Amino acid sequence: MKDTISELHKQFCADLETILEATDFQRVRDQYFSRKNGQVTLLMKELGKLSPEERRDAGKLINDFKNFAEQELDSRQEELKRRAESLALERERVDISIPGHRPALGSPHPIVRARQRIEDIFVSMGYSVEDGPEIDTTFYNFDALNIPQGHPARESQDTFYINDELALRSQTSNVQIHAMQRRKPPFRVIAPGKVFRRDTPDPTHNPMFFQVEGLTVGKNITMGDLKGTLQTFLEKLFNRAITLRFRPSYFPFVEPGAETDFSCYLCASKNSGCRVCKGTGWIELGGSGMVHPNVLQACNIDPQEYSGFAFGFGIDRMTAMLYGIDDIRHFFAGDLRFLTQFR
Ligand code: FA5
Repeated sequence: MKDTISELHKQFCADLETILEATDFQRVRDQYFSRKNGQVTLLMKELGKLSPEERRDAGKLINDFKNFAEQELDSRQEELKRRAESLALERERVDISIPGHRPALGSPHPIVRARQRIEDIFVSMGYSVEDGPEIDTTFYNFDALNIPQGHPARESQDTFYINDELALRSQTSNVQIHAMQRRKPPFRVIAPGKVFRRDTPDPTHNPMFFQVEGLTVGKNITMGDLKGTLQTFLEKLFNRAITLRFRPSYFPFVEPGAETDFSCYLCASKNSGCRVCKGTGWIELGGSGMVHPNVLQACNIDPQEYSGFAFGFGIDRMTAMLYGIDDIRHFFAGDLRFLTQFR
């Protein structure tokens, strides 16, 4: 028995060396300690055949071997674990000295920037920013704005209809009605947002564009207030002195109505070759006027007691002016070479 154990000892030491990974470890452990056929288990079974004296000596030898083998297996297992961990660490190593990739940073769209500037100026003048639906009923789009059945603006060649009662709004003026229904005078609001028209794209037209609507309602509001408001706004926007002129015009929801022009911010009417005003000295801002009494009435505001002014202009064209861009179609072409210039 002594010789057998000593052979086993040698064999075990050789087997230990074959352990390189977890499966080897299990194989060797089973070889010696499996309950059925493990070498140690078989030796224990042999003990019964020995005399009590031989059994005591052999039992001790087997026990010593067992302890030794278990200890060796444990430390081999520890070593395997350490090696696996350090391999994993090596695999996951991050070389912090390698120069990184700078992620491409986005930036606000030029129209968003211009819109924020416009909002900031009006807010500084006491206006609140009002939101309104881009899809609205024909009541808010037309009826309440005093736009009668049969008016060209209601035609389907101008407006995108969803059905007989719903349309993509063709102007932000629908927010005038929502604001007057929601608020009690006096109040002043602006409503910037998207609008939609069946316009063919060209350097100054898009079928989807942005407008900002302005509305002030109170007692004794006059065209003079309208003029002063727009002039102050434009002077803050272009950071220079501006003059304003009204040209009589017709919008069903204002009376009187006017097209509003402002003096050229580039040449101040002095340069006949100016590329911005084409030598006219004037730039078109948009429509404006005094809120029509019918519109006030449709919103339960007494036109005998209150009056108001409204205006609306295009943000896309204003953005093009602010950044010196000659074609508003660039804004939605999705060309990053264009868009990344506005940081
Ligand atoms: C209106 O839309 C009126 N709602 C403005 C108004 C408000 C008048 C309140 C009176 C009182 P108009 O259709 O002119 O008016 O459009 C106003 C501005 O929107 C234009 O001056 C222009 O700057 C811009 N605009 C119009 N159509 C387009 C288009 N297809 N693409 C880009 N901008 C446009």
